Amino acid sequence: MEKIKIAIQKSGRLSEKSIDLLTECGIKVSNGNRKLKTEARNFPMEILFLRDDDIPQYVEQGVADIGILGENEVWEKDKEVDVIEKLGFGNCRLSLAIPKDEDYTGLDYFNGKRIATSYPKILNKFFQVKGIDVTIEELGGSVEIATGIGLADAIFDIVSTGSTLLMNGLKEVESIIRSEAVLICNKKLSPAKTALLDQLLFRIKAHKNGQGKKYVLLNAPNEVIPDIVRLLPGMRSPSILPLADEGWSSVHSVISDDDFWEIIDELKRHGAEGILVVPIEKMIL
Ligand code: PRT
Ligand code: ZN
Repeated sequence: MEKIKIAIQKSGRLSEKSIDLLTECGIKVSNGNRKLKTEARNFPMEILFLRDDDIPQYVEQGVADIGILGENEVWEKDKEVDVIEKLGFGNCRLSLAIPKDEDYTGLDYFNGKRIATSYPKILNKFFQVKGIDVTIEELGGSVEIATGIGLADAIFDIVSTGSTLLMNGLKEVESIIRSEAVLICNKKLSPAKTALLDQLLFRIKAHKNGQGKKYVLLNAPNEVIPDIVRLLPGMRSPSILPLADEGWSSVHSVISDDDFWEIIDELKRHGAEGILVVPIEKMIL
């Protein structure tokens, strides 16, 4: 039987989360001895552990069929691959930062400046579109020290909390683009591999749909059910089941984490009792 080959980061910020995602999709992967590749135990899948920088090229060439990596790397490497799904982890932004005591006057500030980055392609495109002339110093890593050692006037790098910038006496002045981990695929997958990819995508989506949501069960007197239903939109509409207790019903629905507490308070105010909130593991729409 044909196997689908997935490339994930060998070690780094996305490695564990990539394996966690496969696990959430019911695919058992052991990475005990950090080999170059391994096979899933219960899904026709081979897992290749690579540096994230190399994943776009391997997927373009078909050495791997699909891959998980930061979208920033996909843009930078600019290979012929399709981005098929955002995965909701590894969120960050690519930003321009300058020494904190500098006066920032807007993008024109960068005219004639030297900017250090590991993302020269993305940065070059950005300034070309803006018509601003900069010199790009490409660095493999530790970009944040470039201004301190006099290599550059500014840096363009990945930021998540901003503490690295702060520690290096820099301030973020422009956030250029947001990135997160994505699933990419080769442009010419065989029908058998496409079917496996569809199966994987179905599971990923079910997992993503459940994230940030809670399943709520509650009891309420029948006369307040219409008010409660208005508060609980649910996937289609809430399920309402009669309780053994005459005049009472049980209501089941799904609510998002964002308005969770607000809705719970309202539900109580309208007479809901015995409210049970359960995390959702998977949701198939
Ligand atoms: O060895 P390999 O080449 O595979 O790994 P790598 O060193 O190139 O990548 P890695 O593991 O550092 O990051 C992999 C991916 O994680 C990146 O391509 C991004 O898509 C994503 N990601 C998310 C981040 C961050 N958040 C992040 N904060 N990648 C790097 N950082 C670094 C950033 O470079 C800076 O040094 O963290 C620092 C900033 O963090 P804060 O929190 O201080 O702002
Ligand atoms: Zn890398």
